[in-house]
Amino acid sequence: MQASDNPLRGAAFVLAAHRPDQLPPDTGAEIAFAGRSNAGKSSALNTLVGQTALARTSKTPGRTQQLVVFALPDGRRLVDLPGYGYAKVPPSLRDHWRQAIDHYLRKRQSLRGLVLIADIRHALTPFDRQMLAYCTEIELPCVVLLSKADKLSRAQVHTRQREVDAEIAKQHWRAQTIAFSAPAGTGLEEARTAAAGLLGEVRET
Ligand SMILES: Nc1nc2c(ncn2[C@@H]2O[C@H](COP(=O)(O)OP(=O)(O)OP(=O)(O)O)[C@@H](O)[C@H]2O)c(=O)[nH]1
Ligand SMILES: [Mg+2]
Repeated sequence: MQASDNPLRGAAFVLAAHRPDQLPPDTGAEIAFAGRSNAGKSSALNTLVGQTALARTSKTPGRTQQLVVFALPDGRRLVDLPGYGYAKVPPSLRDHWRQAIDHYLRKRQSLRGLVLIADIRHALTPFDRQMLAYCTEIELPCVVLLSKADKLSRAQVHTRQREVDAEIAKQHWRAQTIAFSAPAGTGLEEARTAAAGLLGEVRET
């Protein structure tokens, strides 16, 4: 894929919010990147937009500590959410983020879809499952990027994706899965198309 073909090209940093009320006005369209701490949310965002260091990434879990907002040239937004489930974050801060994310997902009118990042090597976390159930309940489209696919063989990737698809079907959740690797570019074109599709979809309210 040529850089010029990327529907998410040209993203730029807008602001980092500690609380949802500090976000840009709730108009237009945005998608959010959610998932367990260290799952690869910020890396996925960078890979999708085709910039190596737009969102900050780190080996240490708990890197993204704010709702970090980026915008495409046409004004549509990408929001990098703090990771959930990081044990070393003090309980008060964890509660703060849980409430902030919950509030954001419930109230944000311009939110068109969720990109849920889950490490392909691990089972979905309770929060991932809550997120999938919640998206299904409110009919918010959800794309699951099964990240770090480069850490497994192709056969293992295939097996894990089938397992997650089976769980989604069994629970009657509505979500598409894509095996993804930020460094190897696995699933990149499909993920870009899916993310752009979310941004373009009109959310029924
Ligand atoms: N091998 C491999 N490593 C990855 C991939 N995606 C992310 N990583 C690595 O995983 C670590 C965490 O990545 P981040 O993108 O910072 O994860 P995050 O979900 O944004 O983490 P928090 O902001 O702490 O919640 C970093 O060391 C990344 O380089 C991937 O697809 N493959
Ligand atoms: Mg991050």
